Amino acid sequence: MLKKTLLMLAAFSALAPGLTAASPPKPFGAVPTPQQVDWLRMELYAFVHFGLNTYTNREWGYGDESPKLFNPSNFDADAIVATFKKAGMTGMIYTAKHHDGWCAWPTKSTKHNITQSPWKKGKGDVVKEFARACRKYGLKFGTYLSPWDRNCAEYGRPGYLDVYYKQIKELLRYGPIFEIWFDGANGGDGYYGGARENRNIGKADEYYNFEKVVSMIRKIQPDCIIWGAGGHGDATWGGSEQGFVRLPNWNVINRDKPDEKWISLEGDTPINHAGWFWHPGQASKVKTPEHLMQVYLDSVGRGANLILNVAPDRDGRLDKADVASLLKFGENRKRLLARDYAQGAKAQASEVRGDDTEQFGADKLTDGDIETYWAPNDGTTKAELIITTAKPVTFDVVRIREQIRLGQRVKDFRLEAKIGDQWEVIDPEASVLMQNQQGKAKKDQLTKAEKTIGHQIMRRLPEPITTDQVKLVILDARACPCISELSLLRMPREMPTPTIERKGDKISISTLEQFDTVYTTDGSDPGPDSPKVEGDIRETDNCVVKAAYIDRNSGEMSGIGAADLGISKADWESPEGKEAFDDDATTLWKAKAGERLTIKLGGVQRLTAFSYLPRQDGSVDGMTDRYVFEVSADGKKWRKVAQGEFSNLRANPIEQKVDFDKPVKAAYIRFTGTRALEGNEVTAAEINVFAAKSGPKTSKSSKTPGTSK
Ligand code: FUL
Repeated sequence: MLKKTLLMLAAFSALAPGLTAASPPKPFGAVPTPQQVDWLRMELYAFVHFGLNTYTNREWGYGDESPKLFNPSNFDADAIVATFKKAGMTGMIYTAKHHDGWCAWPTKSTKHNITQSPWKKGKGDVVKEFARACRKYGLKFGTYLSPWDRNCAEYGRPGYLDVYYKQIKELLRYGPIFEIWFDGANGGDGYYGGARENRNIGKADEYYNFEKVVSMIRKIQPDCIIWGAGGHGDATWGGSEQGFVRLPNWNVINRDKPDEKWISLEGDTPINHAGWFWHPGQASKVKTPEHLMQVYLDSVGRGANLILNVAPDRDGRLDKADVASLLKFGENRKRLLARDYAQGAKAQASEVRGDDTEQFGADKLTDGDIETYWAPNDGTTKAELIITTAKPVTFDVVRIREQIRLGQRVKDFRLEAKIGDQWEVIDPEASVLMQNQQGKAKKDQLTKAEKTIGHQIMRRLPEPITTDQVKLVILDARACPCISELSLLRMPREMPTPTIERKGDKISISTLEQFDTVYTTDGSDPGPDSPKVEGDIRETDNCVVKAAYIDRNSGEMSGIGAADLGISKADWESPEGKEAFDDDATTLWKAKAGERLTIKLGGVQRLTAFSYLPRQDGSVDGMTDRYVFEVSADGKKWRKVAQGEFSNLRANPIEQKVDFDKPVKAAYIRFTGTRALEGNEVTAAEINVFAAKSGPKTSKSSKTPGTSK
């Protein structure tokens, strides 16, 4: 018997090294929890901002809004969630309470809640309806609960914490919550039970005691991903409300201490340039499907998740224009991910861990299994991996994934393809990859930046490539790299959307050789019968321009580009400087806080709204968050028609449109920025005014739409 066993062992060892099982690499640095890994695989889910702000045309409520405002006539959680599902989203997060403090569920913590709203005679519960719809459609449900509460009298004092903790506990009773969001906007002025004052909370982390909050949540729902919470949570902000996340993306809380704690990034952005909440007329501001795809690549494609906000309107329905763009983007994404042209390809590596190809061979890169991985021996930080497909394939996106359960390791790599008999570097310039949050970075910073992979990196190539061999060169890693996938994907053909610009009394719509470009100026959707663009358009009246491309061969129509331009500023005059009305967002009007900008309009208009475009260059200096807007018939007697706050400019510096209570006649306007977010001066990139359609026209040069220059 013993002899037989010995013989068997001898035979077994003769098969070495191929059959000797090598031991897996030890985890390196911070590693994600299993919950964080599952969460990262959700990739794309919805944010839903819906509450009192939906009815007040504001982004941040002051806290004194009446709950009576909330009365959607046609709210349908099923319809909303079904749309998210169709778009390929895996979950949704609802703003159960925003900064204005109104709670969208029948909470016991404050009277300022949905039981005071006429909707469903005070018996409604938006949180419950969304949670139920998510269960029905197989989406995960999460919730946003603003720590800042501009309604609560106790905010800023210890008394508020009881209220807040109670709210958290109540929300965690609505079934499994996949993610809870603790916003970083905290403290400032507000209603605070009637005090109407400024309240500063000092260090948010200490005031809310997030450490305690996190342990409380973990006890009730251990699988819930906690966003924010002063770094005690599992996920954090990608760094911009434009949705893209920073690179390099080391998934750690403190980049100087890479071993300390794994934290994942989430890119967040609204689908509409109008803001997080629904705003009247926002259909002309929806982001195009191509824009959304770029945001996806710059968030999910950088190893983060993307939470894309789609806001219901006052009826409780999603905006048609938002849905059209969302579904088109969803379809494009589905097509992008549908086929991995590398799957099943042969693969070879410069080194395999312990020669154990069974466990750690290069073919793990192309086996379509995200858990298996190639690894070299400990201590190896440079390697080459070549995949060879059975036939040449065409691709323009390369996706690489590390086995992050063992930690994030790669810090520099390069991609090459065999073109003819040469290996050529195919990944775009480092500068594309290493953008900072504004999409700009200084050249010298770019070259020094590390190239990370992490959960995944998707690199879009400038042009599609056809080849049967691709090489991944790992140039540096913090420990032996563990790569689970190398995928070759093909971006579906995205039809571009026309862009619209105005300069003076000329409106230019982009055109392309192979397409007809059709447009309207009355806000209706263009179709094949609409006029074709033949040069610039002169339309000085208040207009909403919409345009689309039509493929001359197939008849396929692109998405609709739109711009709500307000009245032409060509005839405006001001002694204070033209920078605020030169149709050029890069030039800034600057003044001391409280100094006025007076503008003569060049005729009498019936105005319905004005807008303020804050500076767009990434700086917060001089952004104006308090304003007064006045009108006059003669430039002497003034009437104040609007006054208030521009909210959330720091994180999301978008055009702020303010509707007047009723139309006002004016030949002059006066804008005063009364407070700057930072710095001593207030600035404006552009001021626009919007006129009632039936109002008198002053245009001298208005011609038939479509007239060429
Ligand atoms: C920000 C908030 O202040 C915005 O209103 C919005 O809720 C966004 C998701 O987070 O910080």
